[in-house]
Amino acid sequence: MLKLVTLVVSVLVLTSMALIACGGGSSTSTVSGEQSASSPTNGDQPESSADDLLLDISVNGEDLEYDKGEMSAPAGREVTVQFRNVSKAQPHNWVLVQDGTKDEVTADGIESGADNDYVAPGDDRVIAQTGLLEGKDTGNVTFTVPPAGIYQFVCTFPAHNITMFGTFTSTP
Ligand SMILES: [Cu+2]
Repeated sequence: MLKLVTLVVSVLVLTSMALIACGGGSSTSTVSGEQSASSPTNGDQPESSADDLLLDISVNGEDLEYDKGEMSAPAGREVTVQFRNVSKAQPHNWVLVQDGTKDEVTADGIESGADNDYVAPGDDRVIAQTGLLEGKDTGNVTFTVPPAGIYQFVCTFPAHNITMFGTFTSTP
């Protein structure tokens, strides 16, 4: 029994000696300071099955513009658009509309007011829309891509439609 204890002790001593030796020799530069916050996901990640097509879109900081001017997807395909409003304070939405109607849809949306997220209820020029997203919010909308052709997407928050829009192409 005593022998066993001695063995254990000597193993421990040897181990700590080895550790000390290691510690002294290697001067690993530990990055001090805060660890960059591992981006907390606000907003749900959409469930993506193999058939799902996920399109990402965001905004350019506090500028009133999307981070891309063009999007496309195959006609008839079910698609999820994930809109990340990464601005700090600007409310935005993403609304897919018939080509050439972004300004009229916005005008009618403004009349419908914030309660309707600046989209007139039942507007048949509107194909899909996220809700109005506050800064740092993410919204998803899943829809079937309309028949092949050109469409527009736009933010219908008052006055944003002037600079915040793009072309959505439905491919055959
Ligand atoms: Cu906007």
